[in-house]
Amino acid sequence: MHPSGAQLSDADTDMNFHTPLTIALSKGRIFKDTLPLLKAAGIEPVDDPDTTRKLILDTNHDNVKLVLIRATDVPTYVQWGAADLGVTGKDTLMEHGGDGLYEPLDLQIAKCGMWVAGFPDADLAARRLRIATKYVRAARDHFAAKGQQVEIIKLYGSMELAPIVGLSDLIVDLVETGNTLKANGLVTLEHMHDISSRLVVNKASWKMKHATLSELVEELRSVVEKG
Ligand code: PRT
Ligand code: MG
Repeated sequence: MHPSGAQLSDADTDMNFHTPLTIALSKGRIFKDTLPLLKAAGIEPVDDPDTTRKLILDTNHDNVKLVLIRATDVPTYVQWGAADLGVTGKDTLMEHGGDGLYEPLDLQIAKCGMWVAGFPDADLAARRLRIATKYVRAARDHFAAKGQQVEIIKLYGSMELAPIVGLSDLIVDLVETGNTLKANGLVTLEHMHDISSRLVVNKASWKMKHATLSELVEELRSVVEKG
């Protein structure tokens, strides 16, 4: 038994966390897929993440804490060193820009695609298309690369609604099964990026806590490679 009372699992590795580590995670899709990876690397939350209202979770290692934050805030916490490392979608990372972050590992979880979508008869070559999206930077880069001038309308959710109410001609959004588009009479029109979640590490932490962090990254890499 660990002093905290947490049961150590068979999957526990030999990693000793002599250095304090703070790991930023978001609740939702990423969290659910990240917990088994952390467990395989020997890190388990002490409190039940499904029921606790705490924002900072203790783990079976006194030195390792998990902070639970909004998905879009993960790169910011890690950039500023409020967390040493974190897990974030490539979509979120592209919008953030990646300043101050290393991206050492594709965790191959929470996979989906970033697509241009709209009505089946949408004219992708029309002039001055209006694109509604949460992913302003990715959308701007995509159409700029095609030499197409578009107007980007920033939204924070429910992008699928925009073409229906005439707010935009097209949307840029994430698509997993396609069910959300279909339910709203929309289709995928153009693939932009394959998306998965990435491990991101604060650049200063990477230098100052290198032994611990590189060992953890390699541990996670072997877990991911085993599938
Ligand atoms: O909390 P906040 O709103 O800031 O963040 P969030 O909504 O981005 O969090 P969350 O947990 O929903 O998503 C976190 C990450 O999961 C995203 O950044 C992606 O990297 C990844 N991911 C994987 C997805 C999807 N698949 C996905 N399908 N994120 C969102 N979706 C949405 C999509 O936007 C659309 O509304 O699901 C809908 C489409 O799904 P299908 O299956 O109907 O095609
Ligand atoms: Mg959400």
